[in-house]
Amino acid sequence: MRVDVVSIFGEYLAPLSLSLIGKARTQGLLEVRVHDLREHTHDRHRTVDDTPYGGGAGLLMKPEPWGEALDAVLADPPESAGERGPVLLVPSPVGEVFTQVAAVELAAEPWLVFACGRYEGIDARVVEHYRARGVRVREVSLGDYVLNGGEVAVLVVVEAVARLLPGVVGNAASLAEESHASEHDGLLEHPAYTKPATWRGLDVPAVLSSGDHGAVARWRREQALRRTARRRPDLLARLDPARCGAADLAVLAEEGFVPGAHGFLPAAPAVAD
Ligand code: JFE
Repeated sequence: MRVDVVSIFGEYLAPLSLSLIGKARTQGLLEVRVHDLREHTHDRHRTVDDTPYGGGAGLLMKPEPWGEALDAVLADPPESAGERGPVLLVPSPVGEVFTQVAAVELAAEPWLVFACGRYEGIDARVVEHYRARGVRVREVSLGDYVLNGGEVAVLVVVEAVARLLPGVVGNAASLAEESHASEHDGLLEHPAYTKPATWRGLDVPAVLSSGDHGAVARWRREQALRRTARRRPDLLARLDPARCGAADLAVLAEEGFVPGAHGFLPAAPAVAD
């Protein structure tokens, strides 16, 4: 996979040389190219920002350097890109929330191009222009909080995508088993323990040392359901009641959830009459 990143803070992308991502690059599984937006300015001050039409505090990124920079990146496709061209990813607090589903989709692409905004973001015509040219553009958010720019989002997206590429993470089974994988119905993972059996007075739950694989599986399922109910009730709303046995229903009822038309919903509180 080829990844191009356009930014005014290329140094922010230095962690892409470390650990598993760095190894994937030296192994030739991933190629990352970082480009300086300011190389596509023409004034003495290498200006990339300007004031917003309509007024308001803060500055925006001007469209012209972005047009030149992205045109130059798009003019140099990797061999592997074929007919489809790149996906242009634009981190933004108003984008679609980046999820494991999106990571899996992007891991199937040969070429990702990231446009990292700063200030209050990029003039909206840049996204409009590349969409009109037929480029697949995705504005992506990491979540409902405001960062100072797109670079940290690039680190997150590239890490989530690259670890799905064949050969990047050693154990294929460990990928399939993770939280947010469909095998787990979209439930949070159960808690996990390693040695020692007792640490600072805290014991590993006895069932995990029982050797009873059925009991271990049932305990883990119960823990996953309870955790999800308490921490992420929004995920329970998407859990298919048809995939839940009587034991699951009993656990969820204890946690205050009942099957609804699609997923599980908070049980209506009993009201005195
Ligand atoms: C940029 C900024 C105020 C943008 C209306 C470029 N999940 C997520 N949070 N924040 C971002 C992503 C993000 C991504 C790119 C960014 C924030 N900013 C800062 C400040 C309003 C903004 O957009 C600039």
